[in-house]
Amino acid sequence: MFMKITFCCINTKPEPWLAGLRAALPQAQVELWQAGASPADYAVVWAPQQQFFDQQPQLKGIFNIGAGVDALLKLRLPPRAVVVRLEDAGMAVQMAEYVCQAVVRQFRDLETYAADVRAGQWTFYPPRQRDDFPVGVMGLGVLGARVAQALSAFEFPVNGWSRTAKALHGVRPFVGTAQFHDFLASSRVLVNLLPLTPETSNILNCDTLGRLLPGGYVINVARGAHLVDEDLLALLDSGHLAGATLDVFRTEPLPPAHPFWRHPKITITPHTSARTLRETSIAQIAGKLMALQRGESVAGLVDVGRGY
Ligand code: OXD
Repeated sequence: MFMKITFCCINTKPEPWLAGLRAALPQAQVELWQAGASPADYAVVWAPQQQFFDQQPQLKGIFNIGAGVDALLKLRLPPRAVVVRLEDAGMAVQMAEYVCQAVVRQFRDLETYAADVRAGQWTFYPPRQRDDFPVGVMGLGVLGARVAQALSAFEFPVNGWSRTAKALHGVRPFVGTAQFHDFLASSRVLVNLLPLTPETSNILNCDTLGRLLPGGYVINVARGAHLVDEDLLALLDSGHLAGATLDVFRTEPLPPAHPFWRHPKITITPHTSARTLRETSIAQIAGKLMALQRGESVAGLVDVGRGY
């Protein structure tokens, strides 16, 4: 059946995506969106403007080529369109690698050793106790569950906090607001993988981070707006927190004058913890799009009301 797909992804080189989508869906007409283009049936998007959706009222499906849909859901979307996000598509293992390296770097004092080596010093520090280094993972979706299990494979005690109960081998479950404070008080490292919604915005703040075990460490790989920047800085300066690894920021790129760039206890990376892998993503999008065309249900549908 003929169908038209429009591609509208900012900061993404379109040609390889267009070629890949055309090869995977030879029956479709796949075009790079331009203002005034004729209506399409499906859209592949990343951070489109409102104008795009205003001009594409007939869309049946919107494929977001990232894990988070918070920016998309701020827009007025075509009434009939379902929103589909990438599920794993090679991102879960990357996220697990990234978080495990950050946890292990802190646990094994690798930053301190690297600084000593740069200074020509051959020094030893007492090893930390693994039992004394519980890691709390907030958000146990596809990425969070993979991260929690990777940490558990390294034999860290792992706490998992989710809105609804999730049973994961090796992960101590904490559920909902009722168990949030217990979750924080039982964790020394906090890894944020929550979706950004009105309920989770600013969730990493003075009160919540202040409840972590002393010498706490924060890893934010979800969205910058989860974190109150000033509260993190205050808790680092007071010594309650030992450090942070941040991959996401309220404004990206991180403005040059932002204190996170130079803070000695903060490691930053430029939103690179889990990159979208083009071939895997195209295969996933093509499979789901064909299933939708056949009237079948697909996994990874976004609940627009819930926000993820
Ligand atoms: C995201 C992504 O949603 O990079 O942040 O996929």
